[in-house]
Amino acid sequence: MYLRKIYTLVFLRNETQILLGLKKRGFGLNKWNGFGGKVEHNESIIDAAIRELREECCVDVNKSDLKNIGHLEFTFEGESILMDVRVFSASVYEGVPTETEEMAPKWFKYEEIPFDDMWPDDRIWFPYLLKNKLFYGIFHYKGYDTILNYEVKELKCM
Ligand code: 6U4
Ligand code: NA
Ligand code: NA
Repeated sequence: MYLRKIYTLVFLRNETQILLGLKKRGFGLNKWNGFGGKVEHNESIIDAAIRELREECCVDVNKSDLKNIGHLEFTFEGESILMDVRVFSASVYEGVPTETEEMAPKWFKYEEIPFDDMWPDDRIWFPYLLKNKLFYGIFHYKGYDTILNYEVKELKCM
């Protein structure tokens, strides 16, 4: 039995670029990723996604402009935690992405995504995101660098 913890992960996108943030502290330090974090008690997943985006890069997004595009589950050899990550995409938002204590935001062209400096799983599921396909993935890690096994598939609906 795993102890499931729910997290959000939000990507801002336009026609040619995706916004990533360089994580400045804590889990995923020095990796580029979307914006997000733990869903709090008595908070909906979508509200957490909006809050984390605002806290981490000072951008506001409306509920109706956040699209749930993916669902990722991570387990770790010898650990009972299951990280349940809900992935969202938005192309309409307010504000200018601004560096905070947690993240340094930067736009990347779709051909220039820095996979070498991201979570190893990202290069496996990003192709779905880039083709606008809904996806589900489960990854079992040894430590935080090695994927022991995984499964990714396209979903017809979330
Ligand atoms: P603090 O620092 O306590 O405010 P919080 O922002 O609540 O933390 P954090 O930053 O630890 O949570 O959340 C982890 C973030 O990293 C979430 O957005 C989910 C994301 N994430 C975790 N594992 C991932 C992985 N293997 N691949 C990936 N994103 C991952 O692409
Ligand atoms: Na976070
Ligand atoms: Na956070």
